[in-house]
Amino acid sequence: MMKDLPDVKDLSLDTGVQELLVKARNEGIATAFDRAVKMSQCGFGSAGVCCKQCLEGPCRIAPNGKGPRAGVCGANVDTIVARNFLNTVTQGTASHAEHAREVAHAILEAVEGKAPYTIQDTGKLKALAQGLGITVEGKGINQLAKEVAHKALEDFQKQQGPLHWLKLKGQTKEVENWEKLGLLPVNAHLEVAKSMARQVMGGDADPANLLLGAITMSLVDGFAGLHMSTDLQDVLLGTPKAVKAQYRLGVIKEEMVNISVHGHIPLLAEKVVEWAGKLKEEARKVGAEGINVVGVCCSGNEILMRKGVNVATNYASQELPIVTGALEAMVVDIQCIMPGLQTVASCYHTEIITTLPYAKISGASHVEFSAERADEAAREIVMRAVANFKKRDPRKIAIPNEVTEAYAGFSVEQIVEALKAVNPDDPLKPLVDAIAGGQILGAVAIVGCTNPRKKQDYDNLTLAMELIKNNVLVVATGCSAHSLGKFGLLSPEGLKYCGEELRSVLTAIGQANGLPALPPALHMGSCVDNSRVADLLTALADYLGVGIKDLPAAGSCPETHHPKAIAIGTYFIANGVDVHVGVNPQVSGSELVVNVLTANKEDFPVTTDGLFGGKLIYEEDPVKAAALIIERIKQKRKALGLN
Ligand code: XCC
Ligand code: SF4
Repeated sequence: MMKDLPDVKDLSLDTGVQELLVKARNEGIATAFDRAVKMSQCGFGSAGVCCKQCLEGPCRIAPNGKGPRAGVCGANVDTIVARNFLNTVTQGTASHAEHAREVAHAILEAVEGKAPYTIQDTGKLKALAQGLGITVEGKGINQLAKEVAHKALEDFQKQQGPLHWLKLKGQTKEVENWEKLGLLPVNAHLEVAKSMARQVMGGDADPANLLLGAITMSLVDGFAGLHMSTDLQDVLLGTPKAVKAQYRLGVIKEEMVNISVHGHIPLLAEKVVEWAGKLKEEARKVGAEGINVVGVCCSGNEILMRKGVNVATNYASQELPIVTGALEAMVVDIQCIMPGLQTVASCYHTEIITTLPYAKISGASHVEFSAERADEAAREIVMRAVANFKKRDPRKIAIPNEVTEAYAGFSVEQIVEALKAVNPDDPLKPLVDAIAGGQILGAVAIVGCTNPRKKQDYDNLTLAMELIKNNVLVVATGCSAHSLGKFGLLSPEGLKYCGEELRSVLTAIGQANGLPALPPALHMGSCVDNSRVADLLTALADYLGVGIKDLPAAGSCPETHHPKAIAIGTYFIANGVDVHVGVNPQVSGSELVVNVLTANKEDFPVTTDGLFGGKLIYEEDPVKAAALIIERIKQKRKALGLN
């Protein structure tokens, strides 16, 4: 049976992952990579033409033109595909909105003395309060934080007017356009509920209207999900500054109690790091040298950005830290947690610990985490890991030894700080000048995931290499940032892959800051931190007096898998940014939907490009994708009068 499986070299670029895949196979353990090979993909689902919105179905419209052209209720293929697309965007949005709401609630608990966190960035808090129209003078920090948290929570309950968080960001040009089109969201819960209501059998049947619904949903994702999460996390936990850390499975240490944190909401991950520090002595009592916390996925990104914690691995290979045989616990919260983790863990001493009442895995341990119980829960989690150290089977331990150095922590504040060393009075000027002068051709955010169906890290890395070679500035978030980190693009070492002009700009900025150079790709954080990318684009657009849609910028998720990535991508399209995806977005069954999203037909009356200035680019080959992105960047430069 093992003979049918592909060579591990074709599954991941990461040699540590390859080693552990071989180990897992030898031990008879299936991982996501091997499950992906065995799972065939349904042709109907792949084209987005399968409808399950009621029990008259499932109904499916064959993409080859044969068979019925409408479901039992009469819904045609355009309606079905558009509705499925809206469903995907809604799933992603609900995830991010819940994330933001949890953080807003935690702030409230913290300032009321019920949860053990203290406000870390008072400057950002004041700026937020001001932006939200709260009077700042004469108020203490806790009072201000309370009012900001209330404003945030109003974005989940108010019945009129656009989201507060949407007004907070300025963006007058974009907001005006969204308002004109009647797309402004009112509150996150209302919009998610409305979206579910319009998707259900007998709801909205107009494909164009459903796609506009997806735009509104994506604005919820962007403002009440991404922006709100990042803004409030920075207030509560601190705004990231440049940090240096290590990537790859080699960050797991044989002599230590190893705990990996995996998931998304940093409230938990931060506390685990804190308690791992406090309980070092307990680890010594069981014969370990200390406690080593390592990151996986976006929880990993959050504690990397704020605390410089090392990162073990990204999404597709999340089961493999367990296969080292040296992981005492993997603690998870929500999103991107493979249920398969527990199956793999049951072959080792690793304890999978779930923490949220609405995200459990059967067979795993559960330690309930909430902001109020943060200390107790984190202490218990760390103590469980310590107790597991003695249960290791020494014959099963094999830790790949490579690590790669990387820099992260590039919040917009940190980027501006770095630019101030070049021009203290007008920090954006050096960047804008480099873009105008063509030393920087444009900017691309490489975001999103890895996907067990694609050779891990390969597309993320190849696309980034192509772009920097052509003097395109790259910023990165999410699991794709891990891909770039593992292969040196988050370190000045990676400058050798840059075009000469980009290299000289990054070197000059780096040297003004006492560094050899800035890395060729700037790590801006987790997936919710795509808000930072939007903030940076907004700042550049404001500086130039243009709309975001006019900037020579794009987004790309070459190896995505998650509905959240589709929600984020739609949000950037709504902002006028082209978004490339390297994985089938499952809309090909409807020509109409494809035409609207990709603007691939010259005279098609309604496209996202026409309405907002951004479109979807679907291309699986990363080299071709880079060429398409660059071509569009050049068009946008030309329209700005640049060459
Ligand atoms: Fe999940 Fe955020 Fe994707 Fe990674 S990048 S696989 S969504 S952890 Ni967000
Ligand atoms: Fe079929 Fe219509 Fe029901 Fe969908 S909503 S399953 S197309 S009958």
